[in-house]
Amino acid sequence: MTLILLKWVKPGMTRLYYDIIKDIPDSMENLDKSLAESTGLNLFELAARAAGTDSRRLSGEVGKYTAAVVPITSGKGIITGFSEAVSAILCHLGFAAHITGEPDVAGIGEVFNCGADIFFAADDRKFLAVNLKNSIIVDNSQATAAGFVHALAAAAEHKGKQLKGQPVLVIGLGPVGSHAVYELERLGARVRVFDTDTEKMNRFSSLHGSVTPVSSLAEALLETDYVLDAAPAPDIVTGEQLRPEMVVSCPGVPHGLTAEALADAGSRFIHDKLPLGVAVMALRSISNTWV
Ligand code: 2YC
Repeated sequence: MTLILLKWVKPGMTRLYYDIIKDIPDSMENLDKSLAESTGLNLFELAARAAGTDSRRLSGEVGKYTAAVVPITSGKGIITGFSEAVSAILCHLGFAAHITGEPDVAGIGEVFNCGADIFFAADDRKFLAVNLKNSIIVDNSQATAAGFVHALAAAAEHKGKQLKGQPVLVIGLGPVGSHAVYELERLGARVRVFDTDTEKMNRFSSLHGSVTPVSSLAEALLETDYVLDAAPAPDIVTGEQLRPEMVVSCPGVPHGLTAEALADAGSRFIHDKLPLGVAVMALRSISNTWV
């Protein structure tokens, strides 16, 4: 009898690696500046907006919380620099954050023994923040989607416009892209979706009657000024396609701009590999108002 092991691979999850996250701890101030140029908000303020809470109230609260990051060795194992990046992001927000001495279950034991309020842990398929005090659990995909959707909305407002009633193109219907559709609909945007998997795109659109599937990405880029690039694909938006009035909010890793488009984009391009998603996870986990 031949035993055929079918490897169950979840599409759409981009696995980070050391080279693209190693600079995160030293780049938090620059990230605040670039986000403020693009959206008028720094990381804390933007994450608070995505968490549905007032940043002034929250900024007085975060110092009261201790957070722990638990390295997880399962699957493809620990990513060098990952826990360090998450901890640095949390410290930048004002949390007392540390990495547990042990990974996995022993690390979770440490979380309870040291009385931490929140812990963060990621295996190959899920990245969660767990608040032990209020039992709020926040998923990175949902938090990342909300963070980059609100970055797009804040960028529109920063230009004196608003996302409500505007067409917004979501590229990529993986975990982040599909949550982004939900967040955009909550903000009243007119959502267009594109995925290279036509079957998936049409199935998604039939389930979400309010979104419009587009057959050609090039055509959609000609007509839509607001883009949420949640595809793990490089070079899908050229310099020519990045029109002057466009704003691209990009949780996708790698991002989709060609080198030419990137050089031209300036503050109209919002992107990072981890911070905004982690910041929204953290602030949502302490925002009892968030449901
Ligand atoms: O170092 C560790 O604890 C590793 N187990 C972390 C694995 C993270 C795998 N996930 C990713 O690289 C990203 C996440 C940031 C969200 C989606 N993919």
